[in-house]
Amino acid sequence: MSIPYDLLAKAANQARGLAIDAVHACSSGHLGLPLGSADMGAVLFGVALKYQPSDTQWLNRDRFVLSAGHGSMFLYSWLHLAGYDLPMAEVKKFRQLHSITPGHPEYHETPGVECTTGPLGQGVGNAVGMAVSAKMAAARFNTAEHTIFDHKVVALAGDGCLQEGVAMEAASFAGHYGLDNLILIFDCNHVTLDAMATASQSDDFRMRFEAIHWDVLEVDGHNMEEFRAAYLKAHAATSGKPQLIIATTIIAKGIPEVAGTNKGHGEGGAKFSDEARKGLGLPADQHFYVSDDVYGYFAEHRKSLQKEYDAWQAKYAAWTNANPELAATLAAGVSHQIPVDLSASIPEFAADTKIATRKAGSEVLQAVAAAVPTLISGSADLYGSTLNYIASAPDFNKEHREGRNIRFGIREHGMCAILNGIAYDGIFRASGATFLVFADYCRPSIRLAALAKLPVIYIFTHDSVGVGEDGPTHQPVETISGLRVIPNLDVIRPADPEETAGAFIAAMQRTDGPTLLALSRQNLPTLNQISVAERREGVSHGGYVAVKESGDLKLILIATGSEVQHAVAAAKELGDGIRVVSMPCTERFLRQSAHYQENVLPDACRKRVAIEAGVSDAWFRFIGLDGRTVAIDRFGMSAPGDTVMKELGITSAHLVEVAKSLLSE
Ligand SMILES: Cc1ncc(C[n+]2csc(CCOP(=O)(O)OP(=O)(O)O)c2C)c(N)n1
Repeated sequence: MSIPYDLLAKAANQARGLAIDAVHACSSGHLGLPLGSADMGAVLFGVALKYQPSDTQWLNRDRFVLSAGHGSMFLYSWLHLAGYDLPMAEVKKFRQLHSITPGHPEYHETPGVECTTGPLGQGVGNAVGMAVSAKMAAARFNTAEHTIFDHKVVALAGDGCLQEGVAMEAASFAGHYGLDNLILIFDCNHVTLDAMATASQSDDFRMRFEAIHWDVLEVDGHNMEEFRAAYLKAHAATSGKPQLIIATTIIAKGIPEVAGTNKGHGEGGAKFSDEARKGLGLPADQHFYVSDDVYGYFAEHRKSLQKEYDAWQAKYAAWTNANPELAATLAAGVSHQIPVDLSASIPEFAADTKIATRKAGSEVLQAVAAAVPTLISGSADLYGSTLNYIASAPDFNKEHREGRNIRFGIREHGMCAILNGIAYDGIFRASGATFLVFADYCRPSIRLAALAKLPVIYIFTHDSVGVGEDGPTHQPVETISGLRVIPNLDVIRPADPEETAGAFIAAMQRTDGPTLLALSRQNLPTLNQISVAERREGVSHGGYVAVKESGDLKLILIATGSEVQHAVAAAKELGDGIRVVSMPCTERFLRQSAHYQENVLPDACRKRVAIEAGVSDAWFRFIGLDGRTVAIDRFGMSAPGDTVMKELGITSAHLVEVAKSLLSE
């Protein structure tokens, strides 16, 4: 195939022009990458990538991830030229209110944007997750007759992404697991933001990546033929390794005043826009300019992409006919469909069960995994403690791409960025585990899952000072409340095995955001005085009346997780008029109708005590100015869990004392 490189070079300069005009118009944004990587953009979107603008969710499209999300105008320019539903009017509204061209790429906002990026390094993790998902999908759904999954995941990252630990965790994971469907392009322009990259790094990137089992290619990122040749080589590689293309580029190429320096990174170069546009061969009187021949080229290119797409559709139809069960599983995965009555597939726990909620979670997970074959469950080297191994399936590894258990190693941040990538890919239901206290190592990726509305499930165990002997380093106190403040994240802390079942069901039913399950290390009693249905259903409402008062309501005890037992015991001791509310998930409770909330927490009852083995902050919203908390506003201590709980006042006796004093006021 002969490639019209002259025309692609023209397209690259016009893409540079769009970035200059957009950044100039809003006086903000980042010019360096869109200009420096424009020639690679022309090859990627003009020749190399397999995509379909009219079906942005095409299962076998190549995924393109702009990990260096600050260079968002790179993506918007090329998506526009490629024919996505991203009209020039939106390019002109770059970074403006309600435009589909936000400052950094946002999933759901812009057709063709595969994931939300901007926090550096995350996109590399997401790309690795997409590559995992693609491997799993190929193993689970391709047949000897039909290959329906053979796409690549292509990511573009700069020095900033590769300096971040999360990218390195994910890259090391990709090398170990031989994700040869991943091509990472390193825009090596020797510049970061503040300074030349040499001010803060002296890595040998070839050695660094070869050491973690990647193939490494080096090219001039402005030489389209050279770049394309490297891309083809990476695409066809048979080494079984992920591919890194180190592409040397000049940042802000096209604005001579700032090109090649850190002044070229941001919007600074925009003030030279007139001269720059002239140098790029763009008409002085026409901003946001794209020539007819460039539009024409992409229109023609779409026709060949369409042929490829149509051929795949025919293959997919034949595969569907030949494999109705597989097709149904795939369709259910893509639409996040789960059995309507998932609860019925989860056996009830015996009334005398006394197990930790992590152990209950393990049992529930087996039932859920049997009912939802696309559910996968990973752990950051803690399966032995988090107990979330799917027993009926093997590990995911080079030999078993169909495996449903992913050993992430001690890479919590990488794990969560990879889980996001699996979720973006949209076929598999991603869950992952570690100790709750290490949620801090995961937080940037959890935040992005919440922002991007990804239904990731975190199975985080060892949820309180009840951890015991490991001491304060391992005892979360501020962690749960710290997570509760992340918008769109559901945090569920179940009180017993049946609430745990309810928590898994709620997490599985959620399709528009992540759910974190905070499970106990220590055994907890089963709350048999409440029916199984009430406990499971109660979790879906976030909070419910666990013990109804006898006589007139005098005081409400609100508790979560391991403290619900203390509230139930305290209510018994306190006598008439005491209600216990189990509140495993404040976010879910706050989404209930005002009527439901009033039924559980009547406004008229101002005497309320909240008990939780963690900081008190989250509870004032529910107890008001007149209420009290029994909480832990300090770090824990190293001793047996029961002892620590007692020492820090998390007991029914202390709760009774506080409630009595409030009743006497
Ligand atoms: C986690 C994180 N830290 C800091 C930033 C702010 N930031 C945006 S771009 C950038 C420099 C990135 O350098 P590089 O990847 O080389 O990009 P280039 O200069 O080539 O555009 C920084 C520090 C960010 N977006 N994310």
